[in-house]
Formats: sequence, C-alpha cells, structure tokens
Amino acid sequence: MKYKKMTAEQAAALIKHGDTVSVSGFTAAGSPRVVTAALAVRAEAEHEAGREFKINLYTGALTNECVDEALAKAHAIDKRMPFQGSPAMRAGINAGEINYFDMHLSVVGQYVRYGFLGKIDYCIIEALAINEDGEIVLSGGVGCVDTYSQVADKIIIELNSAYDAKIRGLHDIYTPATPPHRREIPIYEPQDRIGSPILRVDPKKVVAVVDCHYKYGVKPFTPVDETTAQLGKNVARFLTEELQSGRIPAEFLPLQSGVGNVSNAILHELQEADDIPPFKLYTEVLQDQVIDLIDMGRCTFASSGSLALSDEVYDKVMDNIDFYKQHIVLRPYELSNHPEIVRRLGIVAINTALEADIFGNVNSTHVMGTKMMNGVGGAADFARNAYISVFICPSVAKGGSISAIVPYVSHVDSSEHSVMVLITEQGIADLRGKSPRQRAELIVENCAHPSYRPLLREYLKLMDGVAGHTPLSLHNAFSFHEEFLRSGDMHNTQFE
Ligand code: 0RQ
Repeated sequence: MKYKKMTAEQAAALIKHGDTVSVSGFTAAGSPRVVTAALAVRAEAEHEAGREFKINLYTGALTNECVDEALAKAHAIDKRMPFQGSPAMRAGINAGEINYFDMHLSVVGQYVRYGFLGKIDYCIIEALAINEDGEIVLSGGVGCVDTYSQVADKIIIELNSAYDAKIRGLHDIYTPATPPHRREIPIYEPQDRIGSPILRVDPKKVVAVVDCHYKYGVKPFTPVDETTAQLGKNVARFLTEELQSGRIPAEFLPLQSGVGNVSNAILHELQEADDIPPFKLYTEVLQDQVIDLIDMGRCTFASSGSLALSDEVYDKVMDNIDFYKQHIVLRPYELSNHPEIVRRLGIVAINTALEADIFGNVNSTHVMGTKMMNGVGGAADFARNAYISVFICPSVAKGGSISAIVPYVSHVDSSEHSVMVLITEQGIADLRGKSPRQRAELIVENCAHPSYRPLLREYLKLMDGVAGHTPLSLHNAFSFHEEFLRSGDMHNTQFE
C-alpha cells in the first residue's frame, strides 16, 4: 500500500497545539484509540516541559476512554463538540476548563460543511480496510465521519485488525448537498439504502496509517429493575392504546429510542408486548436489547448510526454478519436523525429526560440547571419532528431526594411544544391538545411520585386565582432545586 505507516506516537506527533482534530465513530464503536491515547501522553509531556498543548476535539458523539477520558485527564482539550459522556470530560466542562458546544446531532455535519465551526486540521478514522483509492470499510459506528473526512486537511487511519472487514455492506454513506442545491433525501422506508457501502476519502490527504488491534471494551447496561420495568410496561401500554384507537396505523410505525439505561429497559419490555406487532427502528444508536429483538423477530429492521453494543453482543453480530446485514443499516447521523426523514417516516420517538416540569418542558442535560451531564445529542432532532414524541424518566432520582417532576425545569432542551406525552413508572400524561393548567394537573396526578404530589399540588394552589395562561410563580419556580442544593432533599421544600 502506498500510504505511510507510522506508530501511534509518530502520528500523534504530527498534531500541533491549537489544531482542530475530528474523529470517526459514534459511541465506542468506530472511535479511534491509539493515536488519541498517544496524543494524551504527548500533551502531558508538553505541559511538564512548560509548554501549552490543547486541541479542539470534534467527535461523532460519545467516544471511549482513550479519546475523551484520556485527553480530558491530560488537560488537552480547549473546545469540544457535539456530545460526550465521559467523567473526566464532564468534570472539565463543569469546571469551565473545556469550552463545550452542545448541539443537535442532525446539524453537526452541515454546520461543519457550511464553515460555521471553522477549519478542521485532522480527521482520525478507525478503518477495517483501506485501498489505494481511499475507499474505507468502517466498523460499527459512523457518526459524522463522512463530513469530517471531507473537510479535514489531513487524515490519519487507525487500521484495526481486531474486527473483520466482512462488515462491508452494513453501511449506507451519503452526505446531503448544500443549499441551494439540496434535494429531497430519498429514504421512504427505514431499510432504504441511498448511498455507498464504503467511505471514500481523498487518498492524497492520508498522512499516516497506524496498524492496531483493539476491541471496544463496552460493558452491558445496568439490568432492568422494578422502576424501569414498570416504565417500560407503561410505554408498551401507551403504544398499544394508540394502536387500538387507530391513532397509530395497524401496520405500526418505526420507533426511535434514546440512549442509556432507561431506554435499554424500555426496549426490553417491548420484547413481551404481544399487542404490538413486529416493528422497525429508525434510530441513532442500537443498544444490546435491539439485537435480542431482531433475533426474536420482534424488530424486523433497524436503521441506525452506531452499534453501541457490549463486546459480547458485538462479537455475536460480527460472527453472524450476513444475517444482520439483512436487518441493520448504519448511516451518518445526518441521515439517521434528519428532520425530513423523521417527519416522513412518522417516527414514534421515545427519549429520556433528567427532569420534566408540570407544563411538559424537558431537561435532558443539566443537573440542577448548571452541571452538564452528557448533552442533548439527537433527542430533540427526533422529538421536534416525531409523529408522536414521548419523554420518559423515573419519577425520582438519587434515592427519592430528587423529584424528576418539578414546578419548572432548571434548563430546557425540549420545550412543551415538542413533548406530546410524558411517562414515568407512575403513569402516563398525554399532553396533546391540553392547556398549561390541564397539563400541570395531569402530570402531577399521573407522573409525579406520590411522595411529591402534595408539594406539587400546594405549588399549583398558590396560583389559584392568579391571572395568566401559565401558572408560573416566578418566586417559587425553582424552589425544589434550591431546596435540594440547601438540604439535599427536595421533600423539605417550603414555598414563600
Ligand atoms: O446518576 O449515574 O450517578 O447514578 O443521572 O440516569 O437513570 O441511569 O438514566 O442512563 O438513561 O440517562 C437523560 C442522562 C439519562 C440520558 C440521561 C442521574 C441518575 C444517574 C443517569 P448516577 P439513569 P440514563 C440518543 C438521544 C440526552 C441525550 C439523548 C441522556 C444519571 O438519557 O444523556 O437523549 N440523554 N440522546 O441518578 C440529578 C435528576 C436526575 C439525575 C437522573 N433529575 N437530577 N440527577 N439523574 N435524573 C443518544 C445520543 O444522542 C448519543
């Protein structure tokens, strides 16, 4: 092969202080490892020598411990976008050290191509194969690599021999044109393929190929517990009632499900929801449960941007790749999350909230209004454009000291206008066609934990007879949050 082979250290040495580095992948799947790990070591050495060394890091979304965790621990990040979930990165962001630009995943590619986010110096790509024409077989995560590899000045390839290139054929790589030349994106059903099975890059931009061998090292999710099982049952009940009433057509509609423990548990419950016919997924991340659903014939097809699977399940998919190619396609998230396609396919979107307020506004990102958890990711791409947009969460967090239903959210990611249904393990609040006062009543009585209902009713009583469309007490709106910060338990809240 004509490409220059380098060690990870040699490739990392190409990157300069101040460079913008983008990476392939979406979750640990498809994210590079060895070059960023070497870069973190280099950054520490530079700092010890008294020299500044920071890069701007653009990823697909979540990465792995050798990208986000290692570089954040090495204090090597200035700007970071668009989504993260690593403890060290979170700490750096919340300490104000890392400038995090949290954004809707569907627009990352176009913001970059339109030049809104500046120049990209490097794109590091995990590849399972590359030929002399720059044709790359990607692995289990696509993210935004189509755009990053087009825009970056230089490309570094991590050629990973731990996984087989027989995955070729699972991907559908396509980048929408730039306005005013953009046309419709011709995906009419989740299984439609419109692009290429390989990623094409300009071979002249490839400055290094690093041979490596690593597995992703992803652990399984927290097992389903009583609360998440009940939440899942409520979601299944809601979907069944929609189907029986004819609001969801008899052939059913594609589902989207968010990421995390709660979403994984919901999919688990759908295994046994016999009243719901076999369904398709059009979503951004496939977790372990989806593979079970495919094996059981409950899920007939899944379109996604990532195989965010534990190692055990990932290996099972790779060992039976010809079977799974008939049931899975992986696309850039510009397609998996695209508003046009979400609206056209009529997706039923199910995403997780950290907290929701009594009007239906949802906070999925900020703990107590200030501390970043992960990011908005793709949740709002789907929520805003869904056929039905459902948000779910357990009614309490941290052993009951936090109510997930609050008088007013401490940060808004999806507004009341994008949230059609709210579901907790306590019950379902169908907010469609309801005024703020009606929504408040429904959410308190159906979704709040019984131990918080008296306080929420008391809050609503304060607003009796007060004029206005939305019963918001400016003075008391954040009293639950203030009380938690004061005493560590929202139950102690007293209104003024
Ligand atoms: O904390 O880890 O210390 O125990 O938040 O909560 O219940 O394990 O739920 O893993 O499903 O994550 C919203 C963060 C939920 C996730 C969020 C604490 C709780 C726990 C995690 P511990 P759970 P999950 C597609 C769509 C935004 C992006 C998105 C998320 C931790 O779903 O990042 O949806 N969503 N993308 O104790 C303080 C509260 C809390 C709270 C829970 N009200 N206050 N802490 N916690 N509620 C994917 C992508 O875009 C990639």
